[in-house]
Amino acid sequence: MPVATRETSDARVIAHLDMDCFYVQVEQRKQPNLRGLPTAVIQYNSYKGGALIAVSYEARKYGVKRSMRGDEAQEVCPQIQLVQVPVARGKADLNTYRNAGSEVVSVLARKGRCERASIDEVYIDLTEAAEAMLKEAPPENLDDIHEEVLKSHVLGFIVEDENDTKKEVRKWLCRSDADYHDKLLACGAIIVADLRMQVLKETEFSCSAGIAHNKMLAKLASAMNKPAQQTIVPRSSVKGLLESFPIKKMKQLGGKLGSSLQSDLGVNTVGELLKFSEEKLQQRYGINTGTWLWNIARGISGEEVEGRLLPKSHGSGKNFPGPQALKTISLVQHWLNRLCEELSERLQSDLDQNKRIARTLTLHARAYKGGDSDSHKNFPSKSCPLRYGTAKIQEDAINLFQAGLREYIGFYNNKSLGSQSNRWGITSLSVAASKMVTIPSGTHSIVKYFGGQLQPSSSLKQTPESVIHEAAPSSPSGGESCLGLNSYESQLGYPEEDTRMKYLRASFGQQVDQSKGDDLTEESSLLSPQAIENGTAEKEPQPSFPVEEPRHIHAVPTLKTVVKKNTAKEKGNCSILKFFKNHHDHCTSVKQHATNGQGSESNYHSDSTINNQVESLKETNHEAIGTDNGESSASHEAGEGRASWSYRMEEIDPSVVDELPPEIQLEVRAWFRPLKRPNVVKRGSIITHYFSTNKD
Ligand code: TTP
Repeated sequence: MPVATRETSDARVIAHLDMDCFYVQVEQRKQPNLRGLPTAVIQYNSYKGGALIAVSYEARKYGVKRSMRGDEAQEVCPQIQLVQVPVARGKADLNTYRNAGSEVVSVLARKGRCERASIDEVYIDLTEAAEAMLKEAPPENLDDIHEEVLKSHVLGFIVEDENDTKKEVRKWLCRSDADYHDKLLACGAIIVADLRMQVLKETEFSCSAGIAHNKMLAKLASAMNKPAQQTIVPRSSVKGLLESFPIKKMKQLGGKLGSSLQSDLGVNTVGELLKFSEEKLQQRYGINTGTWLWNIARGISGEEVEGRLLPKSHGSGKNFPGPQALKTISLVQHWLNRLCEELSERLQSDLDQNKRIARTLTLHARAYKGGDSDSHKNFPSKSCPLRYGTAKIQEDAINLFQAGLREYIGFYNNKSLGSQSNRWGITSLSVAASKMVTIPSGTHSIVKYFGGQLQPSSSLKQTPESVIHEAAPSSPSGGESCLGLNSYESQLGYPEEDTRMKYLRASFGQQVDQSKGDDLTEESSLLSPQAIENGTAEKEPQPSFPVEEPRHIHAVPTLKTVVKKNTAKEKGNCSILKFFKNHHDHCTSVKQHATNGQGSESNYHSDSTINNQVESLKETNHEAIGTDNGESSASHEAGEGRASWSYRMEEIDPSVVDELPPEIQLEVRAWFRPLKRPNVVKRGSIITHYFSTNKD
């Protein structure tokens, strides 16, 4: 449900920039010979010439539409150039388009706070830039205003002489008697035209823009005059704009709420909402949504430009229409594996490039059951904490799917899945990684580290009990989720540290609400942060699911904040945390020592019997880098108050490294790579802090 946000000021300058026929432009940049020709980008499947997903403006003139298939487009426009979307893993590979979108954002971000709203849309807050321009170089003082600015459309401004539109627009922009709001918008229009030209110059992509006092109006305006044009929304024009604007076309009103406004209140345009008092709307739709509706009827929206250049989430999905529907678990697994591979790759590159990790994995699907492929019922979306590593994501995704399927088909007998009497088909499948957080750099304490970042690298095994209902509607193939920008995932809306600590406690089986004194059980340690932050520690009732024993986080005992109680059995030698825990009495910081200096690089690689010593902090903090001669492991020295031990790298199951937080993984892996060591084991580095007692 939409929530009203108070406007901080009604004199903001917000622009919404939307690329023109984006995928086509990207393909035309790759193949410049296609420029100016009617062109369309088609999906990878070849049925009836493939589905059109982007259509150039030249092709639109011939009546080519996105809803058509390639064959149909060729009928209405025989000379149309059809370009197939790149394919990887049997599905569309949108990386080229995502990267092209990033190029655009990086140009825009130089001028103001940007929010990447989708693969080809950006909001930018130009308030400061416009205010500065108004002070220093107001439009009326400019000798020369670029042609691109003069081509602006000003909503509600009636041009008297159609032949001299540019001159008229110039007059509007330079009115000395204009009110402050319009003057700011005039400055905004000059800045936006300049940005659009800059984008064109640097990326070769054209875009259109809306310039208004808030995001909602800017977005409406950017679509009004395309391609390569811009539209200004002065305050005086808002009423006229919204009067006839179809309610269902308004952002957030395309679904049930919009339908209810139509059927229950008889409201078909935004303007018609003006008939209803705020109280009336609140009575009908609740306080928040009621106020939001009352506001949008008046063009009021306080939503801020979020200052986000990166996507909120990553998603990978695929449709399986008609006969392609997946009807067996093994087929689902096959495709989930591919989707998870792609997701994992993107998560890894996000981590490498942006130092961000995702905390939640969600599976969406669309399905039918009983053999009736027309009767689509909602397949429940499922989420769980995200563990890094392709194999883990794949494993968790299939578990999520199984949990969803059991719920969907309404019974829990594993053996009956897929039987004739309970036939089902999956027509769409997607996995998404959300709750992206930037990893702390440098010397963050372990408490902070675990507080915010535990999930992705934790050794939590995703069992059905860890599966959390996903409140968001299932839209595996829809809009932004396909584009890697899932709008359904809201941003974290809580004070970071609080939630980190809550999650930390929950993750280690501590109380979430200590005042109530009810310790969380081990199962509660598998809760998603979403459930914890909402206080809805919801668990799946799945009585007969063959429950695998969850692996448990073994807290580093030197941390004051960690495990209050851990009654569960330990499973195997699976966690590096456990490994270290076993030695905690003697070990409070991690160091690596050369036990002899004779090793060579090749020696280092060929014989991974590096002694890693864990020493007391009482000891010197010197660091030595070197190789090992294969000396036996687990020596324990007690001399001179020195407590240290060593172990062979070969004795550590390499898979446990995957269980560490990503940046610590890098560090641990670097132990195997002597040349990179100097960068990673230095005083104050993450790993040192990780095991240190005297950190706060
Ligand atoms: P849009 O911005 O909706 O459209 P567009 O950029 O192609 O054209 P316009 O000039 O009218 O804005 O979508 C951006 C890109 O997203 C589009 O080029 C292709 C892709 N896309 C899909 O793959 N499937 C879809 O259903 C839609 C709507 C877009």
